[in-house]
Amino acid sequence: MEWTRVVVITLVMVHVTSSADSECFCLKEIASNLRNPLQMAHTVVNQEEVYLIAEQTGTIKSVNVKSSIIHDYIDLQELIVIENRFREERGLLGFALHPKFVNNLKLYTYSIRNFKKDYAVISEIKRSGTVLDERILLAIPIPGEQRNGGQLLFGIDGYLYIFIGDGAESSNTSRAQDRTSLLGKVLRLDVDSFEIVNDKIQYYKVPEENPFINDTDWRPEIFALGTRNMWRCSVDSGDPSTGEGKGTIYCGDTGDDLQEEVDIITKGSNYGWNYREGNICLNATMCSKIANEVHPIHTFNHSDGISAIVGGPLYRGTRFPGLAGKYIFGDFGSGHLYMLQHNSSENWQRSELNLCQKNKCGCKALATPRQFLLAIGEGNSGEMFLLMTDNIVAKSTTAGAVYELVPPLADTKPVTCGSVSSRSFIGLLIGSTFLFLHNYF
Ligand SMILES: [Ca+2]
Repeated sequence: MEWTRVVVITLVMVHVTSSADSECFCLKEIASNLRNPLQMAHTVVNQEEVYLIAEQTGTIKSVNVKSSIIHDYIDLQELIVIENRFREERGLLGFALHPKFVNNLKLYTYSIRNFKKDYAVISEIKRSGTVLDERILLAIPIPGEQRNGGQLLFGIDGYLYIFIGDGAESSNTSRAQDRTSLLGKVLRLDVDSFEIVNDKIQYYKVPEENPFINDTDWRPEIFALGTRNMWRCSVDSGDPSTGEGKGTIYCGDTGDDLQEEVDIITKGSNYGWNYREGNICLNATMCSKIANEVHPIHTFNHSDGISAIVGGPLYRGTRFPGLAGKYIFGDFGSGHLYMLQHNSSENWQRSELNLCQKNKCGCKALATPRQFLLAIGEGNSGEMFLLMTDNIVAKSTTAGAVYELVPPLADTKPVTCGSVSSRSFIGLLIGSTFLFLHNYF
């Protein structure tokens, strides 16, 4: 069973370029006492600028940006299924705001619920006062308890993209290649329309541009296939001056035993799983027969010391000029951050980002990160946040926190700040050996 596998890996030094050395970051804590924070959004609710932060246990918290006051905005705890145990991959797994959320307050959640058996449920939710109005768009039966996906996002085409895990307990099932199954797929829906299907209302419409809509062998919702368990995807907002890259969807797809990967998601593409893992063929008969196969832009081996990928944004903020246009991702087990630079030879070169030494950080940005990285958030202006926890058994603790990435001070003279935490940064334990769970997501 995959979830029982605990891997001991000796972390090895990965190649770090000089440009990354100069791009260290400091951390400002913006929320704590959270239960596995795993997705966030930066928006406006009732004229107040807020961060919305989803906890795996079923709550979407609202954090007022100015006052830091936190309250529950959406509470699905009574509806979802999650148990208090290690390796629990059910619960509330993600959300996305409607492109017109500020006006219509509609958001979309991805959660695991039990109706005699477990389903991945995609629903539209709107809060009116204390009342939640919910419409279920899709309920997809999941065969296992792991690899449940959980990413939702809106593309620049206005459609909702859903990233469904293959739901499998082992690598031996090929649901991701099954055109009649929604598991192991990227789906695309038009949630601003509805249609009647078999005399029942369906609260979405399949976009006419979906790649397989005219082929009755396929589920029409499928936009791309051959994905294992994409954990965190993002949409590039584009180069601020030229617009280059705008709309490109990047994902981290968690691997099995061998490789993690970063993919660019395009219409009708097949990302290979479970015939191929990263760039490694697992099925000699099938690898040469994968139609419309798209290979990862980057892979890394578990021997590099990375346990499970956490995809992040294509950085378009201004605080870290050296990261402009770079793809950012992280490692669940160690909390390390990396960037990929797209160079002229069409390769993406990886380098590591490091936490600054404390004397380079301002007094409000001296936070020490938690151990496990659950997600990388993105603010409205493209700046980044880390969603982390010290304990992944979400229901038993409130060990989660969210940090804003802040650049170092220009002047690195020692700063006197009064009492602050001095915990060491576990993410810098390069060269040491420690235990972590493989493939939590
Ligand atoms: Ca793949």
